[in-house]
Amino acid sequence: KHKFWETQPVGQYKDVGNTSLPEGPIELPTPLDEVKQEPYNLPALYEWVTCDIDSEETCNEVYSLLTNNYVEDDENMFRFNYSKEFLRWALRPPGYFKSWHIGVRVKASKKLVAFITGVPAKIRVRDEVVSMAEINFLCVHKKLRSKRLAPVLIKEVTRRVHLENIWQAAYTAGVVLPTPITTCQYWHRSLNPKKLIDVGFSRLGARMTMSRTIKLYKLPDSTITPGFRKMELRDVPAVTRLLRSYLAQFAVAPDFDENDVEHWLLPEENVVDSFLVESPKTHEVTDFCSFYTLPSSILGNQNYTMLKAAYSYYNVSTQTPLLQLMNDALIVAKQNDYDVFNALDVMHNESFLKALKFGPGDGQLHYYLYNYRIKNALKPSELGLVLL
Ligand code: MYA
Ligand code: JJ1
Repeated sequence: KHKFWETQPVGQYKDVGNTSLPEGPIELPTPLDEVKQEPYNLPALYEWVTCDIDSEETCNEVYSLLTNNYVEDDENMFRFNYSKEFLRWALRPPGYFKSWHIGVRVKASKKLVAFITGVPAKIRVRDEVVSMAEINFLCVHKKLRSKRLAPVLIKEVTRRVHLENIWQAAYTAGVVLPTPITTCQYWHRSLNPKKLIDVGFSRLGARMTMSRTIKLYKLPDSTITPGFRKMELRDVPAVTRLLRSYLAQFAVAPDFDENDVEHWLLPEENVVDSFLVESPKTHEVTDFCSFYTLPSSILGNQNYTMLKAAYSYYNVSTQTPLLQLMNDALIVAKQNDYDVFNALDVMHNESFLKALKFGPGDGQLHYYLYNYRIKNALKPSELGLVLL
């Protein structure tokens, strides 16, 4: 059934529930000189390129490939529209490898028709911190689908990751593959219900009018928590300590150092936003919340072209109840003109979703590890990892 995935070192369906298989790497690393030195073969009309995402021209080409061909919802009404600034941020974390930003071009025209990326990350799985690649932005142009190009892209990124002596990876997908470590549900909190309904993102509930719906989702004009403010560069050490101690409780979570926190969590306009609570008394950083900006193109609507969505990222509460912290996150998202605030049921998110009027979406997100076996699937609440 999965002609490609059956050949890969991933948890296989036949092994689900086999408790005699140990947790950890499925295959051992091979000596680096035994890693294939040449790229995999592509169909004759195409060629491999390493994408220089610093180049304005290349970044524009990647942006338009993804804008026109990346992930859509199941009814093809919306398509993710990652911004160029976002792509640069997502692809250049501390220690990134340019060789992991891989494109496929048509030889004759040089048109970019496929893409896949990796970035390095330290991911803790239970008690082990593992060097991994986070794989994202796998995309094949709509006109080249179902030609088995995706397995070639995956094998090529795997080869280039191996050349850096890294043997594990983490990735997410909307499709079911062998085999998820967990399956998460998307939840959505309307901030601009009228627009969401107009574009078909949500529907008027039973026995609801537009004006009752608008009232239901109303939020205060300003945040409630004393000491709630935007994160700044000087907060990196305190936020790193807070986040590290919080993430320690999850079975799978990133192992962030200060450089990672500066990159992944320091606010960058229209890319990532982070807020914290600084105790007015002790000036300690006690709580933290963050979200990233990922708009979606609205396909074929007369009145609107773009949906502005915030995605919950990492949140930590020690003094402020998580419910109140996330309500403040909703308030700042509303102030900044987001239409919807999205979250997965990971970490402690279940504790605020229903109370803050999030509703379940029609999408799920499956999480996977490459070459690392987990004995039993996790609950979403045991997962401390958010991929972009
Ligand atoms: S997830 C986002 C994926 N992108 C999209 O959904 C965008 C829109 N769709 C497309 O561009 C294409 O449909 C794609 C497939 C490119 C997805 N992950 O070429 P094909 C398997 C993994 O004929 P196409 C993200 O970016 C499929 O099961 N495998 O199909 C994370 C089948 O294999 P098998 C997938 O539709 C990516 C084979 O591909 C996915 O033309 C993580 C068919 O190939 C998917 N999302 O192209 C990648 N979709 O027969 C894995 C389909 O066995 C990383 N397939 O079922 C693994 C770790 C690598 C590094 C390891 C380092 C150590
Ligand atoms: O956004 C998603 N669904 C929306 C829109 C559905 C449009 C019709 N299919 C949705 N809306 C309901 C909102 C409503 C608001 C009031 C309260 C009740 C709920 O459900 C879904 C997620 O739910 N998104 C997708 O399907 C996009 C793809 C998701 C898989 C992502 C793959 C990730 C790539 C890996 O890097």
